[in-house]
Amino acid sequence: MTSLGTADLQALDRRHYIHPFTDSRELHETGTRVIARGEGVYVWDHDGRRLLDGMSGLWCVNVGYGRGELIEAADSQMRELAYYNSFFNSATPKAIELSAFLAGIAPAGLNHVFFNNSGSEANETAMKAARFYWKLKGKPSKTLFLARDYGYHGVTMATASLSGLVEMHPQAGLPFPGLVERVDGAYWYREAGDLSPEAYSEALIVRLEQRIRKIGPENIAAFIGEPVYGAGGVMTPPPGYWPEVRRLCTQYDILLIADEVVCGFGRTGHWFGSQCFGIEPDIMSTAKGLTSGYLPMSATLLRDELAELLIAKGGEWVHGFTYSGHPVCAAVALRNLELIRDTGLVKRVRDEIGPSFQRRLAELTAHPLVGEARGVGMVAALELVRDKATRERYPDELRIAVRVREACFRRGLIIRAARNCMMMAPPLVMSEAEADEMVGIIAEALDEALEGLPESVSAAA
Ligand code: PXG
Repeated sequence: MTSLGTADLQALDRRHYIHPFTDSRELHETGTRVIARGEGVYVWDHDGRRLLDGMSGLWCVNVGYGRGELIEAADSQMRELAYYNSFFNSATPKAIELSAFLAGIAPAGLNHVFFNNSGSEANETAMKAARFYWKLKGKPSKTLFLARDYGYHGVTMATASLSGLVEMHPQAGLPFPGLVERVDGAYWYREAGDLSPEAYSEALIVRLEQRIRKIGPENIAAFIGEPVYGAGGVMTPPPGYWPEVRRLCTQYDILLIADEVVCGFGRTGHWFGSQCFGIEPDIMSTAKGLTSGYLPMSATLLRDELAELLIAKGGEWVHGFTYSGHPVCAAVALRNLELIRDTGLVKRVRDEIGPSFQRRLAELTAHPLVGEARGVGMVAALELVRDKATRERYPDELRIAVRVREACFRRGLIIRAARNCMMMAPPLVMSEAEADEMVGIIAEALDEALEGLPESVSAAA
């Protein structure tokens, strides 16, 4: 461990370090939280304080911290061959094995893999593959991407354009013109009015078809969506939604891209969210849980028909990153996936810890602040409301979700706050006792946040 104290590190950080998605001025006042160690579902800060990590880092540490198997995989691969590339007719053994492993667990027909370093890059590759495919098919006008409100697809110029969290756009003058058409999100609790989930689902599909006809299917390359939303608020899809999106995509000759960056690798109790919700994607973007966050790596999976056309007619695909298929990342990813398979983690999330975690959270809907508990497997959100009957929210300036998040943190739990939602994605290895600890802390934090509200705005429920 570094010999610098926390205050020294914070001072250096303040002077030199620009953080992602951070208001630096605010950070400089409070001081950076320095996280120094991890084991299982816990991390420790630089002063030795233990925190239960209810977010798996950033939705990625699926197998938990400190796994010797992954450390050994990285160590031995680095000793054998620290780097070689996959350009110019080359590849390394683990990357080849990993591509075959991924094809084996992916939905049927997705047998071709392109490696990248991040979720953003996985989606960039998906976009370029889709446009290239339509060119080769003799339909070069199919260039637009349909992307949903509340979606998070990355931060590059193109993938931030796809993202439907609109605060990501103005600083960079996005979205890019000619790239994206925004379509409805699927957010039953907030946007369905009086409709049942089934009727809402049908209404979304009717509206989507109208949009497709208006834009013109001859202009549309692909539809992109997360099987379950992540950063946008963990909204689960209303019943029948995804099979109907698939039907429209097929009918109008539009590719379907499943952004599995959060949903992949057991998070939903299936290897992929697509399998959980009956999605048959043409392209699948994966990252995060691919290596359980131990190293940066992502993979874009292509349906056979698409890949075979690229192979047969595309010539050189002029695309790729220095670290595409990096051997150390690939070795760690492969070991990570073997570990998930060999410990039955996906089934455990589906049949045991997932349902019991969701059940515990559902009990929190008895709390005056909690309007809805939603999720699947080990990803979930609580929607906070002022009035359960009308679903009225607290005014934004009260930052109710931030109050709950900070109250959790004071009790040693990390969860995410966005808008009026508390979001959670704990490591899939979480024990029943740890889930009890987590939900117990959230219950106390909800009480504290409620009691801390000014008299004039307390809950109406
Ligand atoms: N797709 C999805 C669904 C994601 O959640 C990305 C793509 C981009 O991945 P990279 O590796 O380029 O970051 C993501 C990333 C948050 C938060 O606010 C979420 C993400 C990243 C950082 C913060 O919870 N998701």
